[in-house]
Amino acid sequence: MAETIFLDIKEALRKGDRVSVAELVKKAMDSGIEIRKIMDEALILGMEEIGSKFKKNEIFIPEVLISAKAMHYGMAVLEPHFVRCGIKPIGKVVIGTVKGDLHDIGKNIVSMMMKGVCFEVEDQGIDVSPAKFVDAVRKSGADILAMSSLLTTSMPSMRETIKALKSANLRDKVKVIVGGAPVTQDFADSIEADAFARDAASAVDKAKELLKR
Ligand code: B1M
Repeated sequence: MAETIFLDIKEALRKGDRVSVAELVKKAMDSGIEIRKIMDEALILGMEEIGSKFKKNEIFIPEVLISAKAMHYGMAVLEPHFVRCGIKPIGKVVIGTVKGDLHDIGKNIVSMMMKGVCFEVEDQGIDVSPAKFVDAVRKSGADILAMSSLLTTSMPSMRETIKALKSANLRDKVKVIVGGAPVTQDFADSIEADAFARDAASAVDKAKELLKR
């Protein structure tokens, strides 16, 4: 049952059929399939398959964009079911995709899962400059700054943001987590981030750990 719906979701994603993606995700939920499974094995895997086609030049930016939009529709169905919190958040997170980078699917998943464990999340969106991150951290008094990068060319902006936090005397007030496909632990260490997370679930674990330090 799950396998069939997951294949259908992936096919609808590939076609960029956002209405079907949303309907099928709802159908999967209604049939009792675990939300995390729908996310990991249908939506994320589906997007990865689109990524490999993109890499092999079998599909191009317009198709990828349409699929990305359909992915958002699927995630929007899941999101309310991730979040079941009381009034008091466990901590505050400022999140965004760094300057020069427009990829937001992974960042949105991290954001959704952070909300799911009751962090208050301020999402700064995409193409976020170091100055904008600093401003958001200052104004929100965030415990954690979470930066996402999907491009090797935008990774240096993470370093710039950490430098900007230092210049603004905020570096010791906020913990920094970095992630995204090209980001590594070595890179995180080299820019003096507090943590690196390979995927959204580890980002949540690292964020909880950092709160205790
Ligand atoms: Co682009 N793109 N893209 N793209 N795109 C990649 C990233 C690429 C790997 C494709 C490829 O060539 N194989 C490549 C980057 C190469 C590199 O630098 N290493 C690439 C390129 C080159 C580009 C352009 C330059 C293409 C061009 O114009 N010639 C251009 C750049 C635009 C820009 O940003 N300035 C571009 C544009 C686009 C679209 C706009 C068409 C679209 C983005 C739409 C959107 O996001 N709204 C797009 C997409 C969709 C992709 C691929 C196909 C899929 C990315 C994705 O959403 N994956 C991608 C190929 C691929 O990844 N295989 C590709 C699914 C998502 C769930 O995974 O984002 O990795 P991901 O998130 C994961 C983890 O990385 C992690 O958790 C998530 C899941 O658990 N994670 C974090 C992410 N952020 C985290 C933060 C954390 C912790 C974990 O802590 C804070």
